[in-house]
Amino acid sequence: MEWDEGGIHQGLIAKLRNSNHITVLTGAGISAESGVPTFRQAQSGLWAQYDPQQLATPQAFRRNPRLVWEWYSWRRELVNKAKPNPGHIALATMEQQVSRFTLITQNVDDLHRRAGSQNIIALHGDILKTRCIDCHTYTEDALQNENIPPRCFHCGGLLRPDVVWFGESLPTEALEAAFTAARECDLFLSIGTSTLVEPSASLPFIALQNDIPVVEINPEETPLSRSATYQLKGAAGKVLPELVRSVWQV
Ligand code: BJW
Ligand code: ZN
Repeated sequence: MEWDEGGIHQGLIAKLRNSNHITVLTGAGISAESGVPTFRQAQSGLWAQYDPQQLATPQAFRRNPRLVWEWYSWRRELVNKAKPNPGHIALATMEQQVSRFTLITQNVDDLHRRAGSQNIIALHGDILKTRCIDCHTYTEDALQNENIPPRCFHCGGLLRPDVVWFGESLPTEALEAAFTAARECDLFLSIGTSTLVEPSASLPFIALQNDIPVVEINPEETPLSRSATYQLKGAAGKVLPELVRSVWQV
């Protein structure tokens, strides 16, 4: 089912209105309109020559901790400057309209929380937090440290961003809660994600296997598009506010 300019499919509007539990999965696409580059889009300026998939790994950090740290410093600055966009805000509004709402995000930018969303499962960590690779202590003032990367005040170990890199495990409890929310909802929305990175990419398929309708919001095709019950082909910052307005008149 395609998104057409004439508006949103009546069946989808009814489904949203009658859902007691909505589960949403978001990816980098929802923050694109806040000026945070997506993972698979070309990086700008100095970082254009690097492939994010080669930098977001424990191997890259071991090989060149300074390079990886500086990439995260650049991205942290973008995130600090960014503001939630109408897509983030529409999801926070949606949460207030339904009795149960679970927002699973792969994003590390904290923009959902800043938009007012409450029940958030962050699968890939938080770019604004820093922890020691040796003693695992979280450090607040890492950014004032003169070394690059800064070192842990307790044990002198290297500090790293508190995110999940390729080859690392996702936080167990969060992942279990995400799979449960995908299995137990009435409607699943997959928004702004390329549906390539596992295990998150399995979540909409788990919903489908449980006969739960899945809505995809993305301007591009993904491996989910053909299977999605409804495909709303557009930018999250445009589609989501319109969806929320059509369903709940807010
Ligand atoms: C818009 C838009 C607008 C644009 N509106 N939309 C099974 C099979 C094969 C491989 C594996 C497997 N299980 C595990 C793996 C290995 C690996 C993996 O999945 N690799 C794939 C690439 C094949 N997974 C892992 O390593 C995971 N760990 C794990 O599973 O542990 C156990 C294990 C390990 C090893 C082997 C087997 C088991 C960990 C994954 C961690 C991912 N971490 C990152 C970095 C986080 C920190 C950071 O930010 O630096 O997370 S990678 C990166 O990808 C980031 C993202 O959260 C994640 C997903 O990307 P996302 O959000 O989908 O962004 P994009 O850029 O890909 O897409 C943006 C989309 O938005 C596009 O579709 C646009 O069209 C769209 N868009 N504008 C709406 N305005
Ligand atoms: Zn330490």
